[in-house]
Amino acid sequence: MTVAKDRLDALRAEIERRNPAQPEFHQAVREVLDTLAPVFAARPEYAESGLLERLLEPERQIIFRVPWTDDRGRVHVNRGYRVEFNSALGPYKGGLRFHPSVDIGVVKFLGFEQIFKNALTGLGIGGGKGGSDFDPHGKSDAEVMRFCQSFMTELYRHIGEHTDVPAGDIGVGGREIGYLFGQYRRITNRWEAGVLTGKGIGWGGSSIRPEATGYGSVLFAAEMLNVRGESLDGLTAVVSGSGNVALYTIEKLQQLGANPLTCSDSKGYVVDDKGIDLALLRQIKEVERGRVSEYAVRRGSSARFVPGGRVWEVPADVAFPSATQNELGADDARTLIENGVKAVSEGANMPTTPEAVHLFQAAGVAFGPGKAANAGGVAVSALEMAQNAGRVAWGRDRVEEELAGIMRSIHAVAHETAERYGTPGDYVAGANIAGFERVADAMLAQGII
Ligand code: NDP
Ligand code: 2IT
Repeated sequence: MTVAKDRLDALRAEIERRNPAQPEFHQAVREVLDTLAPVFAARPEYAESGLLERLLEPERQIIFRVPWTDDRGRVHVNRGYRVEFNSALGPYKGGLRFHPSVDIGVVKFLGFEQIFKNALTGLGIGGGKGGSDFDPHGKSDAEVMRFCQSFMTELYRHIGEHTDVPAGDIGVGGREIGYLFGQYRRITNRWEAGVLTGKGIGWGGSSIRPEATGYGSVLFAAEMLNVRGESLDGLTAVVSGSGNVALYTIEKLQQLGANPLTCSDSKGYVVDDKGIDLALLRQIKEVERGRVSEYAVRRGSSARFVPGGRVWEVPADVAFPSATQNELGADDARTLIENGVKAVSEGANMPTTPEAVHLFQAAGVAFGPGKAANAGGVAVSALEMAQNAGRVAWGRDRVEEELAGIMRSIHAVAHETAERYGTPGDYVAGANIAGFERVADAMLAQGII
C-alpha cells in the first residue's frame, strides 16, 4: 500500500510540475489519485505499461482563435478549446463551457472528470470537454449566433458522431447548440444528428435532456438517503445556481415532496420561505434571461435577495451545489453541518473544495461527488446519440425510466466499490475507483497508444 501511495504522490508532483498554473486540473487529479492506492495494491497490472501516465495526459488538446463581430461592428477575439482526453471507451463526449474564467486548466479539469463520469454511466462514451472565454451575459442573440458560428468554423474539423460529440455546459444551452449545429450542417453538408447533443426536440434532441442533470442529481441524493432508511419527502433543500442544472434540481425536488428554499447567481442568492416558485423562476431565467434578484422583487414578502451571499447559510436538510467549481468551502461545510445537513449531492462539477468534502465525510453526511451525482446529463446525451443512430425518438416516460435506472446503477456501483475497497459510504472513492477500473481495463486491452 505504501509503495503504491509513494508512487501516486510522485506522479502527482510530476503532473503539477509539467502543467503549471492549472490549479483546477491539479485539484481534480489529486482527488482521483488520493483514492487509488488500494486499487494499485490489489491490481499490480495497473502500475505497468505507463497506464496512469497515459491516463493523465490528454490524447489531444486543441486551442484556436475565435474572431467575431458585435452588433456595433467591433471585432472581438476569444480563445476556443477542445480537450479530447480519453477515447478508450467510446468517442470523446463532454460539454462546451462559455464563461470568462475558461482556460486550458479549467477545460482539462472538466475533461479529466468526464472520463470517469462517462465510464460510470456504462454507455460507451470517452471523455472530453471544451469551451471558450467568451461571456454570453449581456450579448444579443445575433452576437451569440455569430460567436457560435465562428467557434464551429474551426471546431467542425475535430468532431463527428464517431469522433467527438460536444454538448452544453455553463453558458451553453439549447440556443447555442442550435447555432452550433446549424453551422456544422452548413459547413459539412451533412445531417449528422449525433455530432452534438442537447438539440431541440423535433430536430434530433432527446426528451428530458435539459432536465436530466438536475433530475439525476436529486435521484442520486434519494438513493443515498434510501441506504440510510430515509427519503426526500418533507425535507428542506438548499440549491445554488439558477441555470440548467439548478432549475431541474428544484423541479425534481418538488416532485419528490421536498421543499427547495434557495437559488443563486454570481451576484447573490434568493431565499424563499414558502419554497421556490418554479414557474416564476423559469420565466425570469429561461424566457427573460434575467437575474435572480428579480425573483425576489416579483415574488412578494416570502422571498428576499441577499447580495453577495452564499446559499449555504440557509438551514436545510439537503444541499445541491449546482453552479460552479469550488463554490462550497470549509466554512460553508461547517455551517451546513451545524445546521444538520443530511446529504450533499453535487449537480455542478467539483463545486465542493477538498477540505469541505473531508468535513462532510468526517461528520457522517452522505456526500455524492459530481462524477456520480451529475452523470444523468451526459447519460441522457448518450441516449440521445443512441436515438440519433437509430433515427428514432423515444417518449418522455421511456427516457425518464432509463435515467432513473442509470442513476440507481451508478449509485449501486459507487456504493459497492467503496465497500469492496474498505471505505464503506465513501462515494468519492467508490466513484473514482469504479470509473477508473473500467477505463483502465479498456486501456490495458487496447495496448500502448
Ligand atoms: P448554466 O450556465 O445554465 O448556469 C450556471 C449557473 O451557475 C448560473 O446561475 C450562473 O450564474 C452560476 N455561475 C456560473 N459561474 C459562476 C461563478 N463563477 N460564480 C457564481 N455563480 C456562477 O450552467 P449549468 O446549469 O449547465 O451548469 C452548472 C454546473 O453544472 C457546472 O458546474 C457544470 O459543469 C455542471 N454540469 C452541467 C451539466 C449540464 O448538463 N448542463 C451536466 C453536468 C454537470 P451567473 O449567470 O451569474 O453566471
Ligand atoms: O459536465 C457534464 O457532464 C456536461 N456538461 C454534460 C456533457 C454532455 O455531453 O452531455
